[in-house]
Amino acid sequence: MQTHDLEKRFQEKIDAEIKIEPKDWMPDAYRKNLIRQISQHAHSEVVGMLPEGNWITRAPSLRRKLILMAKVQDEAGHGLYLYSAAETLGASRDDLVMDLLNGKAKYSSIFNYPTLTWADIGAIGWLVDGAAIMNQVMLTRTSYGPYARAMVRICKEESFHQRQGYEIMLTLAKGSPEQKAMAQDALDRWWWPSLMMFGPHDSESTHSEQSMKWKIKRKSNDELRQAFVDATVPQAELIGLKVPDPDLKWNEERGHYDFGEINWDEFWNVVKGHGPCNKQRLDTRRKAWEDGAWVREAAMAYAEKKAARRLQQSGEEAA
Ligand code: FAQ
Repeated sequence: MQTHDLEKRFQEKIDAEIKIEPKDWMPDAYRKNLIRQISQHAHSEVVGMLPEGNWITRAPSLRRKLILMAKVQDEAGHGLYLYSAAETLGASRDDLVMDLLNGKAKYSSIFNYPTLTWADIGAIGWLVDGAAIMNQVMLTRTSYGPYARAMVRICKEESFHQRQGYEIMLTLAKGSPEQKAMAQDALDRWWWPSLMMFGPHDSESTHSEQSMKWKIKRKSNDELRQAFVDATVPQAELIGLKVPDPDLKWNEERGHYDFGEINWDEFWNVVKGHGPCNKQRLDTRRKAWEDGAWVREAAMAYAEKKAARRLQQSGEEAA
């Protein structure tokens, strides 16, 4: 069959909502775009463990410590499902990790900001996981089967994370004036970076048009950002916190909040590696990769030995 016919049949499948599976024919550009998005998503989950991991030893109670440890472990699990989904497209995990460590692959801008107080852990759960779910619910219906199925489980866990973060913020907002101020300060620092998570405006987005045609993405960056603002502003009001945006206003006619312009220079600066914690995050991941070399070697040696023994046993049985 000619490439043109294959492409036509592929698009018909997408339009008919039939999932694309690993062994199906797919255009090279579809495969490449998915490896890019899924691996960057995996890197985000893994690097995303670092800002919160920073507070495990300083959580204010045993209960909070247990919850935070479980959450950080969930993020590691999300990274693993996603690397596995990328591997079904023919990518090698070692190559993907190398792309992260040498700065070729991106990860979410949000994880390049520091966690300065305990309230930041609340703000991350509430806002960062909240933004992640807003973006990722649509990915449970993405056109590539393994990615869609991984996202179902991830979204269930993310929604628990969002609630635990909001509960931390609620507790602080109801606490002493100092605690409430700490919650407000965290909201002030995390609000704008959370809005940046959705990516550039649709008019500036490189991949959106094609990704939406292929139903990798089902909603645009700006649509999702608006939905996040609409859902989150009432949550802030409910706990008596103020969103740090003088231009934020309910627009009766549109049925949405109007909000101020994002500082795109800051966004691109962080994406290009010059945010407050980019260097620290990559150095930490690089050290973890190097320190883990012996574990990978041992696991490979064990797997090889087991395979050799199985081969020997099957040879003995045949004889
Ligand atoms: N940061 O053409 P578009 C989480 C890049 S997981 C850095 O619009 P696209 C869980 C983009 O890659 C958070 N780079 O791109 C958690 C592209 O560059 P490239 C991550 C960004 O792919 C919570 C260029 O800009 N979620 O939080 C960002 O169509 C708490 C042009 O952009 C996902 O990865 C950014 N914010 O749309 C963990 C979800 N935005 O690749 C721990 C899956 C854009 O050509 C604690 N990904 N860029 O070099 C997606 O839905 C999409 O990839 C978007 C971007 C929406 C992120």
